[in-house]
Amino acid sequence: MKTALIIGITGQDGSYLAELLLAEGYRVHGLVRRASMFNRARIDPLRAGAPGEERLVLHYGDLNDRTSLRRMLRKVAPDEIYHLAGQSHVGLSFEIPEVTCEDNAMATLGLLEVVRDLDRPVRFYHASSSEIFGVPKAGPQTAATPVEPVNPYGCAKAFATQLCRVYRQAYGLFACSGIAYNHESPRRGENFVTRKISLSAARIRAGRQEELHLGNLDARRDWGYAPEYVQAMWRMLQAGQADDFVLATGRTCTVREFAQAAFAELGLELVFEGSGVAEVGRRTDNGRVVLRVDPRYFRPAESSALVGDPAAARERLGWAPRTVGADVARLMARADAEAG
Ligand code: NAP
Ligand code: F7E
Repeated sequence: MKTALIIGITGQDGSYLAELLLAEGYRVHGLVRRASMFNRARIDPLRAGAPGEERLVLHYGDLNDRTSLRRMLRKVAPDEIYHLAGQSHVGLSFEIPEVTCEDNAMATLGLLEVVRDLDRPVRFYHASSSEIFGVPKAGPQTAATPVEPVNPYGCAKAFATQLCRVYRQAYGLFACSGIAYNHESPRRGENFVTRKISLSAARIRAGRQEELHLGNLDARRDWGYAPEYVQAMWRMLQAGQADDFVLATGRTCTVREFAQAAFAELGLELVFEGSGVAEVGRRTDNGRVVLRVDPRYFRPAESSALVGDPAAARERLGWAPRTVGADVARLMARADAEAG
């Protein structure tokens, strides 16, 4: 039985990856942070098993507590490490740039150092991001596209991605970065635009919310479905050779189109007034919902033209995303409506 350690197991991707690895017969260990309230809702259903016989074991720790990380790695002796943890909100990285860089850049370096010192070979996955490309001059992007981030989050991910390459080349570590484009699901955090939209659609339909405030409606993203992306992460660590891969659908839609698809799925028509700035943002009597643009959600700099080329992942990992853009919007809206 193989052993995997997931750092970031309580997050969206960590929870789907834990499910996948358990289904593949792994023993799974996960690092969890101390919080003032339990925040393990995404993995609670996986924690069955008699004491001592669980296949999912949790350990307290933190990315920034290197001593406990080192101790845990020695104790767990994983075959594979999936490093998915960090400050994952791009907009907030402008508000908390130092924490973002500590968690996403320096802590990844610390982990690579701990892994380098282990006395047995370990395969290491790093969750990189399309945000390393910023506003690329050409598309679709590949792992060879020049790195030019436009926000603190992208800078931190670029640093960590390059370090994984260095540790692969210099020390022969089996270290891979998945350069993932946006991937969403009903488990997505509520302050990402897709989940904000799907939750709002469900609540507005149920009469529990009146207004929907969004920022840049013209922002375009390459949106896929998270359970499919964790498949690619796992395949990267089963490959014959370590490498970086773009994980993307190759197609984009705007925030406006994503929102229209989600609302339409629940029988609501989303109306944009004038230049996109609505006077009112509430459900009207005839079932139409007017959307209000709120400058508070604009970012000091916006990445754009991000569309990934999944060809290398298809050819070398046999991975192809199936659920794209508006499909994801419809699936998320339905899930939030059903959850009530
Ligand atoms: P997420 O839902 O925000 O999950 C982040 C995870 O990291 C959570 O388990 C969180 O723990 C943990 N974490 C944060 N800071 C930590 C620290 N200091 N010590 C230990 N754990 C810490 O993110 P996600 O969507 O699953 O994404 C997973 C990774 O992929 C992230 O690194 C993200 O930046 C990257 N990524 C995501 C996407 C995407 O579209 N989803 C695209 C590209 C890259 P708590 O639950 O305790 O907060
Ligand atoms: O924004 C616009 C916003 O915060 C998407 C993370 O997983 O993917 C994610 O980062 C777009 C942006 O995701 C609102 O300006 C409009 O253009 O959902 P988001 P993100 O910034 O693309 C990358 C690949 C990652 O690596 C990250 O970890 O939507 N937008 N109105 C809004 N965004 C938010 N959050 N809220 C709004 O109201």
